[in-house]
Amino acid sequence: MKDFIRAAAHVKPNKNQLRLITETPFYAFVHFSPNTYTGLEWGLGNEPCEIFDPTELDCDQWCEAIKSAGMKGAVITAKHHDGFCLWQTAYTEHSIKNSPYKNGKGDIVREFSDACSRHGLKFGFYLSPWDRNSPIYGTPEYNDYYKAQLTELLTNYGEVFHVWFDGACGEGPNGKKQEYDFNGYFELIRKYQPNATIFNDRGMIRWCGNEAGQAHHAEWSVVPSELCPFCEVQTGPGPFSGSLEYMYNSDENIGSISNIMYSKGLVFAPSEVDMSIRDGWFYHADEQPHSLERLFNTYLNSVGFNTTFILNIPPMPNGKFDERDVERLHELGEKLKNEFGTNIAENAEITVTPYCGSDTQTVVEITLDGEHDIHYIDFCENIAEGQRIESFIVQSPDSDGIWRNRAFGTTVGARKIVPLKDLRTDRIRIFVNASRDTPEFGTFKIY
Ligand code: FUL
Repeated sequence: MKDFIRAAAHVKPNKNQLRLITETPFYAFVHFSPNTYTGLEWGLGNEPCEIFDPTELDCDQWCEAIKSAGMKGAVITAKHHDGFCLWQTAYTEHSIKNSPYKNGKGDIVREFSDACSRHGLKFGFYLSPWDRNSPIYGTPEYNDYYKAQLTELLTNYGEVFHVWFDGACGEGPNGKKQEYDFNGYFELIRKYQPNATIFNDRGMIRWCGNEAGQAHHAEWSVVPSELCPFCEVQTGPGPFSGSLEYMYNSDENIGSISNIMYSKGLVFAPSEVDMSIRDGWFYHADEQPHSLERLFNTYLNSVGFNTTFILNIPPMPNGKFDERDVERLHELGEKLKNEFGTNIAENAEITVTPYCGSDTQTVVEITLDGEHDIHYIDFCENIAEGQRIESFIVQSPDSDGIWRNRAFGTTVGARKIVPLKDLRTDRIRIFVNASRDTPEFGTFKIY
């Protein structure tokens, strides 16, 4: 059992996963389709192309707003469930070429990818496997059609950082469901965009299990292969290996020791929190953007909780972001800069000592250059080598010199931000009281 737990502590990200979680953990989603004009969230697939008419489309405005929030990339819905394509595809008539936009000559994937590169944002796309328009949906030929479209997007728009595969699988126009050839789809990405990360509910970047911006109580990137069958299995079976087929992302304890013991083998699959700035994924005039507080808390609960965060902003029918959303994104960016602007632990003395000679319990003591008001401690594991920490306690001394507990936490992983209240001190400790192997840390920051 001990050997299996140690093996779990050494399951590692591949280079694409590592790049996403450490360099680009916060990025945008843009949902734009005929739904923007009908008010639906799931288009029926029979919407006339003529309704798609963004007369003031402004991808530069989108990119500026996305950047102002501190996001580093953006993913556009090249095709949503209604099957309408935002680019000049050769494989269907249900596309922008039959819309009034630029007299059918427009290509919004092109305009958006060009704007992303002008603004220094990474570009990605979403291509819905579920297609309520395609007459061949539900047949093996549909997988060829889907792959042909995927190839167009992977080969004509420059570097792609993230490809988003929706797991939704409903009926097509003929009432049939499709068996998706995800392995075949992923093969094309590895061929044409070997540096791209792949999101799928069971993929290499996996779904967090809800659309409300909430990570799990403990967020493990090391999970049973039963949950993520597309990832490389990096360990042997757990000591009680049996059947975990029931497991899904919405379960609370996916990565806990008690669960992984039953696995046939473990994989590295970090989770992504997906949420829209408004209630809907598509624009609805009667909705408001969420409060700054909600967005900031979601950031703490995602980027600050060992997941990435994809935040959706829906363009309006005229093709621009709503000014209220633009303002909220700007406020979020300012808040992130203000809260995490000055690291007061820059010149701190930091010691890391095993607790009572233990190799899996550790005390990190941080001595600052004087007393400071402390609002956050922000630290990480050396995630390139795996995820190990199960739980920790943040402590600081009272005026009597006795160390008191200030906050408790579970997993750490790629980044953990711990908010602290009413704390003024010159010394702080992170006591790691349970870890799957000797913890290896990355940086320690204090704000
Ligand atoms: C879901 C879809 O059904 C929603 O419309 C949206 O695109 C969301 C991001 O994923 O599965």
